Amino acid sequence: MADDWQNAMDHAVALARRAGEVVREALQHDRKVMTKSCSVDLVTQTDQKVETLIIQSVKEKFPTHRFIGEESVAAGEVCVLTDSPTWIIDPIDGTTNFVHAFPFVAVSIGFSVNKQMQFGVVYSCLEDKMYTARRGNGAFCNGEPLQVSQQEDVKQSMIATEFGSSRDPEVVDKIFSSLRNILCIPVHGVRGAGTAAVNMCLVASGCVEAYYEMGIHVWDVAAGSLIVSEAGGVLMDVDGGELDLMSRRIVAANSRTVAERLVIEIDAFSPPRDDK
Ligand code: LIP
Repeated sequence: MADDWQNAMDHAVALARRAGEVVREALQHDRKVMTKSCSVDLVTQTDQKVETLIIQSVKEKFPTHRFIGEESVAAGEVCVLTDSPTWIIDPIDGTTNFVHAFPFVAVSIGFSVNKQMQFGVVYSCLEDKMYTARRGNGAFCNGEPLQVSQQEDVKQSMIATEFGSSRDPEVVDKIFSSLRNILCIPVHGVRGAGTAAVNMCLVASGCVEAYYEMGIHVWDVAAGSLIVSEAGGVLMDVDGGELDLMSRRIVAANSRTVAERLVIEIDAFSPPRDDK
């Protein structure tokens, strides 16, 4: 069975590269922007085209596998993670970046069996960085091994987060209160690439010590979660409990020390779950 997953991973890498070409080509043209849950939750024809390309190709090669895809769920497919081999796909993570040609846009493909991630592929397609991880085999960027930062003092740390796509004033207040608390620890700085997947790869690369966000979806973080843990990092919920990929909340850090220090400062809220 192990070889099957390696075949699937090789296919995911090839598909992510092909999807990246589609994204780069689309950036040369006008992008027709549509909205989903609210006026700042954006989608383009390229998101839909890339997701279709990936799902069709996987269906041909692995006809029994299941899918959770951002645009399929937006179109009404159920979002339930079962024990079956499941591809968890974000065709463009960083759609708002893509719309504005802000240069961090990723194709994210995670693969889970028995609700456990087996491999993760994040292709940051404008940087041409292919991040990969296979359970038990480490994490890599363009073939080079990744290792999280060894810095355990949060006051010497750089933290990544995002503002998300909710403009509900109560949610925005909690996002700002968390941000204020963390800035005032104080930390060296707070950054955000505009894509959860890339933020997680920055944790895995040691460029930031941690990333946290509330309001993300399973397809934003599935692949990145394995890349972080295979690079030596830790994952947890924003209340310090075990990570639940469907809960829409995450802390990904270089160490338990940094993660648990951030958890104290996060003003947590619970967005509606992905599987509800
Ligand atoms: C985005 C995430 C980002 C978050 C946005 C959005 P999309 O994913 O990667 O971290 O802040 O609200 O969910 O929609 O570009 O795939």
